[in-house]
Amino acid sequence: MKNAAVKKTTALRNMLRDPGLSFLMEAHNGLSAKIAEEAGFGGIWGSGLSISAALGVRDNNEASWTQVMEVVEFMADATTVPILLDGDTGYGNFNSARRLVTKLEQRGVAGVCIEDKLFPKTNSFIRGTAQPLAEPGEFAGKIRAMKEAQRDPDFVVVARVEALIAGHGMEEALRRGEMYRKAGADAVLIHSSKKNASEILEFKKEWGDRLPLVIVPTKYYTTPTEAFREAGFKIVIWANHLMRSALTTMQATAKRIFEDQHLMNVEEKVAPLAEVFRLQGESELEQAEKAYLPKGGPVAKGIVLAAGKGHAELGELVKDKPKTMIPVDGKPILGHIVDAYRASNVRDLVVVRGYAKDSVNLQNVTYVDNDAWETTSELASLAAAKASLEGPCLVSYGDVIFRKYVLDEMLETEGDFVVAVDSMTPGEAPARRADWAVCSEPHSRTTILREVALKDIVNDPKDKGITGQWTGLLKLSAAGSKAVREMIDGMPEAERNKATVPDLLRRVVKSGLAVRVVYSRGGWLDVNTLEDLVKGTAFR
Ligand code: SPV
Ligand code: MG
Repeated sequence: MKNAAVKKTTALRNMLRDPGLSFLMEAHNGLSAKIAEEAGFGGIWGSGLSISAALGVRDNNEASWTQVMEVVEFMADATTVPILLDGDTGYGNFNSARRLVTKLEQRGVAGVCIEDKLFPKTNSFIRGTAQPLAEPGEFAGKIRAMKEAQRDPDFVVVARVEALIAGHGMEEALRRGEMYRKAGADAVLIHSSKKNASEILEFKKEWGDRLPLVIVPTKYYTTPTEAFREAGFKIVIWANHLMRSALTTMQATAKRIFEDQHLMNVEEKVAPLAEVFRLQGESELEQAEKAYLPKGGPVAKGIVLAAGKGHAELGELVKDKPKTMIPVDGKPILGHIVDAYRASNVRDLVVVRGYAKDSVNLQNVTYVDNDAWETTSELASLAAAKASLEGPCLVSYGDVIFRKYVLDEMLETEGDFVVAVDSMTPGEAPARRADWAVCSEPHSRTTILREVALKDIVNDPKDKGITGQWTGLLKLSAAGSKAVREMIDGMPEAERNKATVPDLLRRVVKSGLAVRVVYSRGGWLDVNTLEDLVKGTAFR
């Protein structure tokens, strides 16, 4: 039955065709359907009672048919075995019922059972004898319309006879069953609310083998299943027992936790989370992620050096907060930096604070402090974040805003040390202090084809060989991070306290390690002056 090559409709039809007795287990959502299948059931009963109860409404068509459809679609998606939906009365006349068939076929439901009562129906076990039945001719027309609407010849329509429930007697039950058979039903569900199986056994005897018979022994549960098998019934439906067992357990658990105000008495009685994840198919997603997500190494961390106060020119703006917290366009500079990193999927962010550190308070970043910010420099701040200098890292300053594409390009470039260099040279740039980069070749249309190396970082714009300006962005591979950690550790403290990141880069170059250059033109802003702040607004 579980053979994936067999269509669900065919699997359900096989239950009606095959010799012997088959079983359908009730389910009312994706999880319970999966549990029923895992237990071994070859098919599922989409119970109207259980689905409505799980939705917190009565079994009186209070849930609309499209709401039921949504539930049954989750059930069908979660399972490989066929589902026979309890379609109540078909939710209206023949027209509603045939549309129901079409929609169920589209959603992978293998069959539907409709009962000969009136819309809106009531559960058969609530005032059963008081319930009006459908006029059997009208109901037979409904069955015919449903059979003619189905596209898949194996889709199953079960006609449910309620005459015994409603107290109309055996003869009427048999008459109705025969009319529905003639209308094209694939099986008859003969329902009974008696505490013993006498009614359904008598019906079977009179009925013979005209059509397969389906029964629901909710009330006559003490009858041995062997008796149903011997009598020649085709399908037994265990109609509501997963919903009822869940209900009992949920009531007990809720009561326990409410009274205890802790979880210790229930933890071992409830399913472990691992079981929940297993049923949800978590491991398949893990495999799929391996198969479909881009490979590549681990995403880099971002380390933002933001301990300094900022230039004197900023005056009042940095009276009680560092430059990194000055708003540009209504958001602190650091906020723009964090957003740019996150946009490039760099989510693990470490910010080194110093001056007015309590004012540096953005959420969801890790803070480390360089409390000696006044007497130390950049490398001391980087040393404060040493524990995070592991694996691939991006290092930048708390006053430099980047566009996402600059970060993305850095992340895509391989190398133990990679720096972002703006190709603007001193001749083109307004006079200002900058970290001028001397690279192995200037930026051109073809540099992208070659690996350009950093040779030096200088501060005198008149120095020879300047090909651009270091933007303040450095990427380290895992090996690069390790080398930087070792350099920090190996430096005499006095030297480390004075050193800047350019000092570190010069040291790296001198030691013969390659520092790779990624050229850009714009796409970043170093906020040093009030004028830069105004530009920052434009930059956004
Ligand atoms: C259901 O499970 O919703 C049924 C069976 O229709 S019964 O509750 O026995 O009527
Ligand atoms: Mg029902």
